Amino acid sequence: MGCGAELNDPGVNPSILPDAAVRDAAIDASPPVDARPCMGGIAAKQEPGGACFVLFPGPKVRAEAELDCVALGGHLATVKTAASNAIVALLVIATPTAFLGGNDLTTENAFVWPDGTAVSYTNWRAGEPNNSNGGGFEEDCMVIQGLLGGVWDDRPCAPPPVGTGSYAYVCSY
Ligand SMILES: [Ca+2]
Ligand SMILES: [Ca+2]
Repeated sequence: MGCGAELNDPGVNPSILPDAAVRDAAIDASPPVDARPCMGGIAAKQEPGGACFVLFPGPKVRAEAELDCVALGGHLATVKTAASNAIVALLVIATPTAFLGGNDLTTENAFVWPDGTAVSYTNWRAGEPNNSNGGGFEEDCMVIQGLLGGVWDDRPCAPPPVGTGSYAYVCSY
């Protein structure tokens, strides 16, 4: 099977792929990582000289969202500075809740980014992270709340409870 046939596989979600012309150009040119334009999702923003942040509306559970980010060559978003968070906050300004990459799946209350580095800069909403505050379920995945100015909350990575754990998501690469 040729490359084109794979890209046209109906099993591939077209929403995570750039348009065909850009895709073909990218394959032909194989630009270095730093030269890639920000693309994908429904909106994207780039830090000056830095990472691309790409918003997908989902909603998807964390594990499936991460797969889409990996398909872009990245991960769920890493946000290590206030300047980066301000850019992501603008990206999600109309999105109530979107997954970032931070999580404490391995060790409760020890949040790490997808590359395993500890979360140092934080922008938690007051009282968060609370791991559901005794609600009988774990909250191990970081979200950013666009309608609240880009503060963070810890939420379930997937249901249950019903109605949680499936959100929009931001990738970075
Ligand atoms: Ca937790
Ligand atoms: Ca929480």
